[in-house]
Amino acid sequence: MRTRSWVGLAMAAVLPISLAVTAAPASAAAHMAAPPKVTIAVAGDQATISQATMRPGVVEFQVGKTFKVPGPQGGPDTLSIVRTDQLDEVLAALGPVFAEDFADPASMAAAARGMAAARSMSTWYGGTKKGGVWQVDLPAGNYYVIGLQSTMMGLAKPVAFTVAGEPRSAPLHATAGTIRAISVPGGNAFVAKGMSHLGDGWVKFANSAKEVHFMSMTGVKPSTDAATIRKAFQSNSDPKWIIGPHYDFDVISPGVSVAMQGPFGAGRYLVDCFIPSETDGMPHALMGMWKLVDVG
Ligand SMILES: [Cu+2]
Repeated sequence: MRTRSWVGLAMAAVLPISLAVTAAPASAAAHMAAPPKVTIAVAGDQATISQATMRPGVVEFQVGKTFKVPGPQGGPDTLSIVRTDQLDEVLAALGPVFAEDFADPASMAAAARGMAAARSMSTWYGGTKKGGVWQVDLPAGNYYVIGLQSTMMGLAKPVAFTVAGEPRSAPLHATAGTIRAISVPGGNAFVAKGMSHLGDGWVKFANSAKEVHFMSMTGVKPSTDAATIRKAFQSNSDPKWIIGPHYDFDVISPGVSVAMQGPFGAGRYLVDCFIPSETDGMPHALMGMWKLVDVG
């Protein structure tokens, strides 16, 4: 099975896009008010954000137009949210990750070190493609909206924004279903609960593990079982059991939870994460970070 770059992500055109922009509630008394809606998009080679400052608390991001990555592995880039005071150093650390050669142990070791270094200098709050909507609780700090793959290729510029001031206390959108990344002996894993009855379609993605993780959901034939997946990860054959749709959500750091807006189509999905391990650069999925989940 082809391994995807950690930004080869798509919550692909399944979510309706809204360009409505709403300011944060002005009154501190509106403590249960809905979170402010902030639109992130691109204009030319520049990422954009609809408001350059916001108060700490839950924010709802809506993704507009995104960068287009050229080349055979190209396509629409993800727009993601990262908090860091050292963006240049983070991007430098990720260099060996984007250049990783899975046939070269030295390259894999360099990618593993890059992942650990980048994690220590930054906190990632998720991201997705055009039309995607998610909510996340942002603490005070200095942030960027970044199309990571485009930026790593020197084709795009991130935009800075600031979270400061009196915190708001709006909760994350309620979710019936949760997909959680956890640490297990020897690696990482996904656990899922409540995914068979999603209600209004929002899903929580939480990172309770020690490394960063993304979450990819690929629709598979109902007959697909664990043996099918194990076999596929050990071969390069084209998996006939993939039927779609495909939803992706970009990396979140340890301790971060997001609520993703659906709807997510009913059916069986392979949930996986191909982030290189901080131990040896091996994609997490090939070390067991995958799960078959039935969505209803
Ligand atoms: Cu992972």
